[in-house]
Amino acid sequence: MNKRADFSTGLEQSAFWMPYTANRQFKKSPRLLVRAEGMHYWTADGRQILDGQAGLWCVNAGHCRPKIVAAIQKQAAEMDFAPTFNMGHPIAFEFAERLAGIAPERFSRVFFTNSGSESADTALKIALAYHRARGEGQRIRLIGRERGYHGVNFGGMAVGGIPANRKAFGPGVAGVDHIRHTHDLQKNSFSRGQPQSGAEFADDLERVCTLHDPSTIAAVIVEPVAGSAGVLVPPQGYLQRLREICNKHGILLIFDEVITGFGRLGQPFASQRFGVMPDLFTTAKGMTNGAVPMGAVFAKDSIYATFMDAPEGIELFHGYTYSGHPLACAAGIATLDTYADEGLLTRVQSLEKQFEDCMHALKGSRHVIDVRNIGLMGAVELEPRPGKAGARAYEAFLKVFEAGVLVRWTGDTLAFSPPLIAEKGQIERIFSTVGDALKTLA
Ligand code: PXG
Ligand code: PLP
Repeated sequence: MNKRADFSTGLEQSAFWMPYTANRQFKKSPRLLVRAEGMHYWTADGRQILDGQAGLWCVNAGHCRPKIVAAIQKQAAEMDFAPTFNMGHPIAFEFAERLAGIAPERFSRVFFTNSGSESADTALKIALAYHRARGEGQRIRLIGRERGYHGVNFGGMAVGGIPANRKAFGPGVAGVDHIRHTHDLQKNSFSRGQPQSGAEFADDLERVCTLHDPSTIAAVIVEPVAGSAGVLVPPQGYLQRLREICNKHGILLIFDEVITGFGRLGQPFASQRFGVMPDLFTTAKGMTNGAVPMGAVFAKDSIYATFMDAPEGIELFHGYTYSGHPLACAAGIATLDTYADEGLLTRVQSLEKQFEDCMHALKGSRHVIDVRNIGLMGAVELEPRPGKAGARAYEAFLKVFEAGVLVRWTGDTLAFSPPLIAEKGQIERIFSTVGDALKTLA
């Protein structure tokens, strides 16, 4: 017989196998969110929580925005699902057009997925198939970066560089290698925005090219700003140099913009902020304001054109049942409308300085060994407790939550990515709450 979760007697026997969560610990003392609006959540016991992480880096316009809610409701009643394999529906075409309209010039093609993980795997597959279509089928290697996060599917996991996400899952994908990360606490701690030193870390790609022969490398994938690893901001000149090395060797450059996309850095996409253009970029999260799962890979015209030069027939043997799902497209169009109505894709430009000042005011607080920020994305790194990596930041996260603010805990770092509608007073409250919590931590 089916049974319903009994919240009154606790969740210890719950059927829900929770993602990226210490299940036993959580189920003993759960934190349940039951409602959301604007900048806030409400817990099951009625407390209002200020959302300092935009859900999970995705609710860029704030929660339960009326246009998005209405669009989803209307679409659910009108047409729940329709296939995009050999069939089509107008709003998928409309949404793709709208997305291309905010993308950098010449990124006029959009492939729909359902998540950032699927976007990463899709982009890697497009890169391989692109070279093969051009008669360079020997380009089969994929290069990621240490500390990178590209989701949890096999391709993204393989190019990813966070050890804990890889170690239990075998050898992954053949032909993958990694360049070094860009984190340099000694030289760059407490940098405001892009660190000054470290452009030369990009030269590590030359090492990998020499090792494997560059003509065997299909693509390099990096996050413009590494998110999951604790907001690692690219040193000045680093992305430019990566671009140059890729050009020199005919390697595609993929930016993973799952977090940085849709206004988080004060421009629609990070490539625009940094003035460095990739060949493909991945998105998800803010694309539908988190309201319905969806992702997309944006491709340069020339890449799409290469596929369309092939003999008549299916040009790319790839796609998901739910690529271009009607509910997601409806949510996405309403999301872009909301972003446009409120200027959210560039609003961060007017918030960034205050956000940065509030963050860096934590310099000198107990246990704080680094503060990093760019756009409306930031991290505070704490000195780990000897032999207990992550424990101190986890306690900080709990204390901050008890005080009514939700921030992201990852390793010894607290990460911040408030919705782009945040008011200055709310930003201030996030960091004064963190500051208070740090004072009480052992
Ligand atoms: N690429 C990047 C750059 C991401 O940040 C993914 C791919 C995977 O997306 P999906 O939709 O499959 O989860 C992500 C996701 C965190 C955190 O706080 C980050 C992500 C997801 C959950 C938590 O570090 N990033
Ligand atoms: N597994 C099986 C048995 C399937 O039939 C399908 C799709 O038809 C998939 C996996 C892939 O599912 P999705 O297209 O939702 O990614």
